[in-house]
Parts: sequence; structure tokens; C-alpha cells
Amino acid sequence: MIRHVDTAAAEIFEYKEKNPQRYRELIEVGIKIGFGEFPETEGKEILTPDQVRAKYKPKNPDYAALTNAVIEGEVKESAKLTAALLENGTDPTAIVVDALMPGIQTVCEIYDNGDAFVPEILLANDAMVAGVALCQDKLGDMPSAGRVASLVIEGDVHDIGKNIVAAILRANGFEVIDMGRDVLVEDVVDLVKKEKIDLVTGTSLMSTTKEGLRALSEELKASGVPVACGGAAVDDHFVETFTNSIYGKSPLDAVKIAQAVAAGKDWETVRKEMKIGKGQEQEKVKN
Ligand code: B12
Repeated sequence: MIRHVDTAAAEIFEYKEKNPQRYRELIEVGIKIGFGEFPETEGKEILTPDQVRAKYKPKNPDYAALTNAVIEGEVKESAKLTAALLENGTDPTAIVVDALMPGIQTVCEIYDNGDAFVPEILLANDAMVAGVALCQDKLGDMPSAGRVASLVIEGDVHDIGKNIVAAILRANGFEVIDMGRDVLVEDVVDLVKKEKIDLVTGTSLMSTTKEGLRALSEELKASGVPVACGGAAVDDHFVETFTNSIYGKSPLDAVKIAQAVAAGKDWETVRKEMKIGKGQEQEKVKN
């Protein structure tokens, strides 16, 4: 017996063969509509894998070679090239931000465009993590700049970005308690009660899970521990709809927020400072 769903699936696969670009756009729209968003897709350009590679390729050839090792998921090569850069005295944070991160960003965007598969992301992640681990080892024991708990919010398994944020915070002297992914608000509240924590960083990549960051921030308000919120599903407009929260876009924003909070500033002051910082950057771009 042929059911409606089989017919629909056959048509979808036929469409995928005939017009792969439009197929990808429709899948993306379908997912967003499923999450309650109705995006405008007209005119959105989808880059080819080579164009995505070119977009993220670092100018420095040594960095570019390491980025490429991450893209190809070559764990040993990534470790070898990272070790060589460290031996030359390259700053570990620069290696993570300017060489390892562009690799994973390339693969994720190619995957998002429908031109790569999940195993490729996971291999690239392994290659990135091999490099990040060496950068962290190089830093060794440093006096603690403060204590941060990092997590991906309940219902969300996307932890690649959270791992980068944790690595960059560590590279900048913060002690990071990595709580992992799909983390319950109550578990964070418990941790904050037991341990001395200066800041919590929360990540959400899905529209369905981002509300968890609101719950987390407001639950933690009484403890005086603010939440830095980031990840592709959130922006400053959303984060400013609740208290005890500061929006950050990049891992280096997480460092700025952690430094300000560890210096004793409250979440409202830090939120304002982050906005002013962003305003100045935009002015620079305009000039
Ligand atoms: C990789 C990936 C996966 C992998 C995740 C592997 C892993 N271990 O993380 C796998 C294949 C498992 C996966 C599964 C799913 N995925 Co997925 N996935 C992606 C993808 C392609 C890339 C995400 C990523 O890692 N980006 C790279 C990292 C480095 O970026 P990032 O996380 O944003 O982090 C950066 C910044 O945001 C920032 N940052 C991050 N956290 C924080 C915190 C603070 C405090 C600060 C300051 C900064 C900061 O720093 C990072 C470095 O720059 C995205 C599409 C995309 N291009 O974003 C979809 C995407 C997130 N996935 C999506 C979906 C729908 C799913 C699934 C539901 C699919 C399914 N039907 O099964 C499942 C989710 C299951 C679940 N319950 O979570 C959707 C979400 C749609 C939405 N808006 O809600 C997306 C957007 C794809 C799409 N276009 O539809 N996915």
C-alpha cells in the first residue's frame, strides 16, 4: 500500500535531484516555520563550498593550513600545526580565534547549505578540539581571573560554540566549569548555591530552546550571578526582554563580560558597556 507520506517523500527526493538549491531553501523554510518563524528567503544567496572556504580562509598561510586541517577533519595534522605555531610563540587565543574557529565555521556553513553531512561536522569538531587542547595546555596554571559556569540550555545539543567559548575563557585565565549541553535550569541553580561562581554563560542555537535562557537568568537573579547569553538563536533584542542577562555575540564578548563581572560590575552596567562597545565598532566600520 502506498501512503500519502511515501508519495510526498518521493516528490521531495525528485525535487532534490532537479533543483538542489531550491530544495535546500524549502527545507530551511520548513524547519523555521516548524519553529514558528516565517523567514523571507527571496534573494538569499547560497554560497558554494569553495565560496564558503574563501569567506573564512585566514590571510596568514600558517593559520590557513590549520584552518584547512580542521575543515578536512584531520586530527593529527591539526595537533601538529597547532604545536608548531605554539612553538613559534604564537598567542594561544589567536590560534583558537583566527585559525581553529574559521575551520569549524566553514564546515558548519557548508553543512547548513546542504553540501556536507553530520560526520564531517563531528570530524572537524574533533580536529578543532585537538588544537584547542594544546592551546590550553600551553597556558598551564595561571592565577584565576574568576569562575564561570558554561552550558547549553535544556533541550539543545548544539555544543560546538559553547566549547569554543569555554576554551577562550580558559585561555584568558578564567576557571570554567563546563556543565555540558541540554542542561536543566535547576541544575545550574544548584551549582551556583554550592560553588562560588562569578558568571554563567548560556548558549542556545534553537528558537525552541532560547526561552530557557530567560528562565535561567531570572531564576539566578536572587543569587546575584548574571547570565551571559549567546548562540545563533539569540540576539540583543531578545536578551533585553529579561533581567540579569547580558547579550554577547562572540567568545571574546564572553571574555569582556566575564572580566567586567569579575571586576564587580552589575549586569545592568555590563549590558550598557557592551552596547556602547558595539556602537563604537559600528562607527568604525562606517568610517
Ligand atoms: C552543527 C549543527 C548541528 C549538529 C550539532 C553538533 C554539536 N555537537 O553541536 C547536529 C547535527 C547534532 C544538529 C542537530 C540538530 N539541529 Co542543528 N545545526 C548545526 C549547525 C549547522 C551549526 C551549529 C554550529 O555548531 N555552529 C558553529 C558554532 C561555532 O557557532 P555557534 O554555536 O553559534 O557559536 C558561536 C557564537 O554563537 C558564540 N557563542 C555561542 N555560545 C555563546 C555564549 C555566549 C555567552 C557568548 C557571548 C557567545 C556565544 O560563539 C561561538 C563561536 O563564534 C546549525 C546551522 C548554523 N549554521 O548555525 C544547525 C541548526 C542550529 N540546527 C538546527 C536544528 C533544527 C537541528 C535539529 C532539531 C535537527 C533535527 N531535525 O534533528 C537537531 C537538534 C537536536 C537538539 N535537540 O538540539 C537549526 C535550528 C533552527 C532554529 N532556529 O531553531 C539550525 C539553525 C539549522 C537550520 N538552518 O535550520 N545540528
